[in-house]
Amino acid sequence: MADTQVAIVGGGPAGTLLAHLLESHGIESVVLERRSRDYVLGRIRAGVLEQGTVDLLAAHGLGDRIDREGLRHTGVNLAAGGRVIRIDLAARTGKAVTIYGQTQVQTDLYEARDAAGGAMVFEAEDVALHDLESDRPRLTYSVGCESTTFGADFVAGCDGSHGVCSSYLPAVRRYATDYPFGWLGILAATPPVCDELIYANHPNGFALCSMRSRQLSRYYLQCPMDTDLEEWPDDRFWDELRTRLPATVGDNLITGPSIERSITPLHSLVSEPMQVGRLHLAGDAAHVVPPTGAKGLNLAVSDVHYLSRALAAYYRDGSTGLLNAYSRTALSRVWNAVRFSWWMTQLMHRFPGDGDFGLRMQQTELDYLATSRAAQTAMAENYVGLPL
Ligand code: RFL
Ligand code: PHB
Repeated sequence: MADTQVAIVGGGPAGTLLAHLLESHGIESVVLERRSRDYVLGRIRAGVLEQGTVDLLAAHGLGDRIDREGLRHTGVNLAAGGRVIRIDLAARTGKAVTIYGQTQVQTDLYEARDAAGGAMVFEAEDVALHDLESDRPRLTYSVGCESTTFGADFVAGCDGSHGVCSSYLPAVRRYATDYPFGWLGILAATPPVCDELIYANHPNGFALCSMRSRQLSRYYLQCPMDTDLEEWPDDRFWDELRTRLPATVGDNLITGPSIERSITPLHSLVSEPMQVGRLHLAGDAAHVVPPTGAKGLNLAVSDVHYLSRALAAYYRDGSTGLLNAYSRTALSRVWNAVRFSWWMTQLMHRFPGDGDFGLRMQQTELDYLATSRAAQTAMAENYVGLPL
């Protein structure tokens, strides 16, 4: 393999969008992805794009399908104690979110890489980084029995929360917390129960009604960490979901066979700093948030926006100011999203061992959100995404 300017480890949204943004600045890159293309495209994950994410994708030629197929939501709902509090995102912020699945984002990105003839290596195993403190790092990897070495000016670690790149940051400090539950999620080819998302707080635990399209629903239930999927046949899932929703919503639930089921643990994690020498981390490789605030994919997008801008400045005139400031710039947005995701998780879930005091705090906060325009604005501006 010939040397390249930027070697990108990980071909998820962070890695492939970075390759695409670099290309628009005339910077060459190679993406190394451990899995097959179909495997990456088959992972059902995020569904909510912030307005800034949609604008950025559109500004780089990736907006057409989002325009046609994305669902623009101007509000989001919090349900608790039988009532539904609608947060009017458009009225409070002038912005909205767009429902458009990560699978669709990834498809658009792979198609854009194909059209540009961008180098992507799938099923790249044993990726290792060398000489990161020099000005010519090298990477090694293998596909099947064939091993390859190549050099790059920079390495972007976009290999997610189970990747290898973060282990190359020796002096990194990790701030982390685990939540004592997970989310049991299903995808079903049924019309969504509501035109907008509903986050529900119920004595049995949290529930979320989301969607991918007008014919495809995505629902989640808070579940204990040791939950066995086998013990949750579809009927049990639907019954429990109906129980956790206000009757006015649950009565309209249209059920059907699930087409995907999964359990996701919930964590918050931030690695600080996000760079060492010529290695820069982006996306889940550097930070993980619980999905409650719908922030993970959006943070991956903002990281690579900052990183591509910094690399573009370097290749334009040799300036290193933005590159040196990358970690600081990205982290200030990351910490805000970590705080918001933690806050929404605290507000909407049942925490084992939380007594009456915890419940009254949640009820009081929800009452405040129901009645205070200031509280609604604070939630809305975080949900639609803080400015880049
Ligand atoms: P990814 O998507 O994990 O991609 C990393 C890629 O790196 C590859 N890889 C390696 N490649 C080469 N060598 C190695 N050693 C490698 N190790 C790993 C992996 O195979 C993979 O392809 O990270 P990236 O690109 O940073 O993107 C982050 C997002 O995927 C993630 O934050 C979101 O999915 C989180 N998320 C949500 N985010 C939102 O913004 N809105 C949402 O509504 C939302 N909902 C969710 C979510 C995540 C969920 N799960 C399953 C964790 C809902 C769920 C249930
Ligand atoms: C989803 O549709 O998968 C989804 C939506 C909102 C969230 C998390 C996940 O907060």
